[in-house]
Amino acid sequence: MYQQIETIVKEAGRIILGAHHIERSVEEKTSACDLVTAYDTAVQEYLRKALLTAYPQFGFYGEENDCCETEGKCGWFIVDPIDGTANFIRKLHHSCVSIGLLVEGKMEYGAVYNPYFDELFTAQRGKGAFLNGERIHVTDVAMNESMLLFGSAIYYRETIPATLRFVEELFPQTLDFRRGGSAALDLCYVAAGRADVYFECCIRPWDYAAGSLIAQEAGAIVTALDGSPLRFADRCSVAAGNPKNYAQLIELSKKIAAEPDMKGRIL
Ligand code: LIP
Repeated sequence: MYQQIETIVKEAGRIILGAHHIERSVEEKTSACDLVTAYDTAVQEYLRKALLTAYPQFGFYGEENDCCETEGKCGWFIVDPIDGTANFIRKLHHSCVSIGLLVEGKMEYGAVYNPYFDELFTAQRGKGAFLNGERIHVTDVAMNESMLLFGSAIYYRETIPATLRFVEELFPQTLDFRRGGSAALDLCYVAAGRADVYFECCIRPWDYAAGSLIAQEAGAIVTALDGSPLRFADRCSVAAGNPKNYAQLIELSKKIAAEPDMKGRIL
């Protein structure tokens, strides 16, 4: 039923690969570090038309231009046309197209496509996670053998002290850490065993909708940082780990959240 989404997401990837003079189309959204390009908008418009033509029973909720067409629908696509926009602008080649399908409040399908590496991560609820059609699974290493990924958004300045507390505590307890700039790819890398644990204190549904299902279907435990279920209607924190390291991440999160001046810094 979802094969058409794979075709659509790869076409979106081709738009990204064909981008040129990106720097000429950059605009500020909420601040100088919250950016959008003409390609974000063009990819989103392509995805909106293609997905709603192929699946008219669903709605659409996209990152750009407050695009929300969900009224009266039992399900909708939650879409980030280019996750890792800053990476895209700087030609870091670590960006992706993220399409999640939420049906009756549950993630049903996710597709994350990195066109630079031609890597398509997919998952359908209850049917496992795949990278280019090959099954993927999380690692089973403990926190002290884990590669940590995390995200942070400068435009959520209130989260910076909490993010730095997590890194201060986790860095000495793990093998090393990376800050990639795309939550969707971070979650897919945990799913594929390229890393082992991921957190972000405040992020938006389109960044994690698809990646959260792919990680869960690969064996990860994915929740908000307080251990509650992920929310898909508004911003949320994200914690993703394997069965060996997840509990330690949540325990640390509760410790940090209880510290003075941390109120409101972890969503
Ligand atoms: C990005 C997220 C990333 C976060 C960045 C940014 P965008 O999404 O995927 O995890 O740390 O600050 O928000 O804005 O590139 O679509």
